[in-house]
Amino acid sequence: MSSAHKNLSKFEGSKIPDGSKIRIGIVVAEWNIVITGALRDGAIKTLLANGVKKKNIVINYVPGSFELTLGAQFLCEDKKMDAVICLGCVIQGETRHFDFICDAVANGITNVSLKYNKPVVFGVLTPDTLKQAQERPGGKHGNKGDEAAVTALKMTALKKEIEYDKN
Ligand code: DLZ
Repeated sequence: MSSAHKNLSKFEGSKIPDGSKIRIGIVVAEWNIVITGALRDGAIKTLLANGVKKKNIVINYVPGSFELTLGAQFLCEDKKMDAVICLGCVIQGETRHFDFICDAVANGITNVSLKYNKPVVFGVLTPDTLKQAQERPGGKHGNKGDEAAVTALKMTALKKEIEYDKN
């Protein structure tokens, strides 16, 4: 994995925007729930720490990563939803149709995002082994759920800034 030697959760990019006025959906794949549950908890913690109200975080579960796309679409149908975070974990060594699932979910999430003009964040781990997966939601490489939450906050703020400038 490209981030094998980095803790990307410590990446210092631009300031994280305030989330007190936004509504965020999280779709969690139940496959590898020990991993995806930890990603979910990291995402929630980061959203709350940056002002998002608990009542404005909507969490839905889908059976596996393949279903994240449709789960995201259901949430995007809500006009008040600003962004959706998709969390999954597909382990290459244990998943014979790894490429099919990863391609489908990556393309699916992109399509939903463009169709609804809303940020839909790809928080899907694609490690080679379970051990690598365990290092990502809170292990030595940080929590990828945190990073997904930061991405949702930044992209939502960017959209609002551009819409504000247009009006
Ligand atoms: C079937 C399957 C397999 C083998 N592996 C994974 C996995 O590692 N991670 C994951 O999120 N989902 C997996 N799935 C389930 C599929 O994503 C999907 O739920 C089923 O194929 C039903 O459409």
